[in-house]
Amino acid sequence: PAPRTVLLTGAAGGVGTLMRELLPQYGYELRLLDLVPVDGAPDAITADLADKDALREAVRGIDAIIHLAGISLEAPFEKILRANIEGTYNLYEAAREEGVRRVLFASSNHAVGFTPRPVGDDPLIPVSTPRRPDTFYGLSKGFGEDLAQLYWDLHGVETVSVRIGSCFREPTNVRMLSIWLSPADCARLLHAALTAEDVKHTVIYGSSANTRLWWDLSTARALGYDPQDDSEPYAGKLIAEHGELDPANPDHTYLGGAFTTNPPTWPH
Ligand code: NAI
Ligand code: 15L
Repeated sequence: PAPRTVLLTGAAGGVGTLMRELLPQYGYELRLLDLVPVDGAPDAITADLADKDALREAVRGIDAIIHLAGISLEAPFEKILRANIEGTYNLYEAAREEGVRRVLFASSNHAVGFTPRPVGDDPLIPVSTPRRPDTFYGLSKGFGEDLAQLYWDLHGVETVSVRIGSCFREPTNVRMLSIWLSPADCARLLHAALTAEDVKHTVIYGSSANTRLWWDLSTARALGYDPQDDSEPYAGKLIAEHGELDPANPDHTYLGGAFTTNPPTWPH
């Protein structure tokens, strides 16, 4: 049967807030969890991914998990270790113990951020490209993908790992023209990943059908994802404002853009 009740971790964050708006129309009942209270959702669970008992209770009786919680930018290794590496492990253990069948894991383009971005006729980057994290943050996403593979092979817990590009209401720089995931396409993608049959552990890139796309969406499309948006209408304004990507700009050179030189850091 298709999943109905879904635990959304990181529900107070940027993507979590967008998905709280958009996923209910697909018929899901969301249970929300975050370290901080979720605006307008008094029933949300306030818990740290370090709290194993809270996680076990949070996943009890649900059909699937969308795992967004964690540090979403660069941070000292010890913080990444606790929130993203141990935290994701704790969640998978809870899922295994409670028999949850499927997890959607919010991986990131920064797991492969040091991959040169395609230029000219270069082929689109496949999901099989070797991992080249650009930060401890990106490294933790590679860990999450491997953990997902292990939990499928060893325990039969399914995962779709989504290497999200940039999921915001609008693209705000020229790099994002290539990797933008519109909120509506994000909801379409998560719905496809929740309902596709037999996903085992599947890695996909998460973006809209952008004209300037850098990566191969075929593994996402194979799950039934049919993106409807394209960042191109924003191109004129963004290029007028910031200029075309130029070779001296790391946003031009690598998938991970400025994360390879001067990553934005987690504020807390
Ligand atoms: P965000 O930083 O806005 O939200 C993350 C949420 O996780 C926050 O509400 C925070 O309170 C919560 N959190 C942090 N540590 C926690 C812990 N120890 N226990 C429980 N909750 C904790 O990030 P955003 O942009 O919403 O991203 C969501 C997920 O998607 C993250 O895992 C991020 O790495 C990933 N991602 C996002 C991209 C984007 O374009 N927004 C791109 C690639 C990946
Ligand atoms: C990410 O992984 C971050 O979580 C998000 O805030 C953006 O910086 C995004 O990547 C990006 O590469 O634009």
